[in-house]
Amino acid sequence: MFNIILFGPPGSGKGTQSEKLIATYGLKHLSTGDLLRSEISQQTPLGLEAKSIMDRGQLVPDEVVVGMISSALESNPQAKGFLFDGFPRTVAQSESLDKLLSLKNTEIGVVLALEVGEEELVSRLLNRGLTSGRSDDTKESVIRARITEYKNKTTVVADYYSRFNKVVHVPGEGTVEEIFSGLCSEIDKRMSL
Ligand code: B4P
Repeated sequence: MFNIILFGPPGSGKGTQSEKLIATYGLKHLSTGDLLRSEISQQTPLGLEAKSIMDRGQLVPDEVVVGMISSALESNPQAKGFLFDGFPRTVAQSESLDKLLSLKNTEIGVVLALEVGEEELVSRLLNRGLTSGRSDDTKESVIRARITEYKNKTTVVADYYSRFNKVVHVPGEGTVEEIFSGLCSEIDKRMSL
């Protein structure tokens, strides 16, 4: 089993690149953003609580997202590996993920960190907001709040995995294909070990 974390700030291309990576490597895609948006569209109690937090650009509580990931891991016993997209976003989530994976006798193979400048992030997300219907993409103040949450709570996740030599930084600006090729070359080096 080979498990990947696709890491980066909001708008760095995690969702975009994940779709291409799962098609190439046959991994099971687990996006906490998608799981939360599915709860919102079904208007579950969890979704209603999450929506107001996401609309402020803040992170949903750790126990909520860890619970979702734990059930998703349990529901996919046959997966040949997982691609985590937008998770973990705090050190507590990273520690929980490591424990969940060790119960399955597996671990994170690599953390691929997409590097994109702040103004490019804001412009991509405002652009997506024109068509996505995502309420967290329409206001610049909310987008900037998400980037601040990322700096305050999520960048430390890369430090956490750096201690285990698992982080690789990949340029996240350029065409989607150029970035994808950079990600694939890092995965191929490690998958063949
Ligand atoms: P997510 O759904 O994870 O969304 P995101 O980080 O904002 O976007 P992503 O990075 O996937 O977007 P992409 O670059 O693909 O999170 C949303 C919210 O959910 C969070 O703010 C938080 O509240 C909550 N949440 C989720 N997970 C959580 C967790 N673990 N803990 C707590 N809370 C959690 O796309 C951006 C745009 O860029 C697209 O329009 C795309 O077309 C464009 N783009 C992509 N690549 C490009 C390129 N190379 N050039 C130009 N444009 C590009």
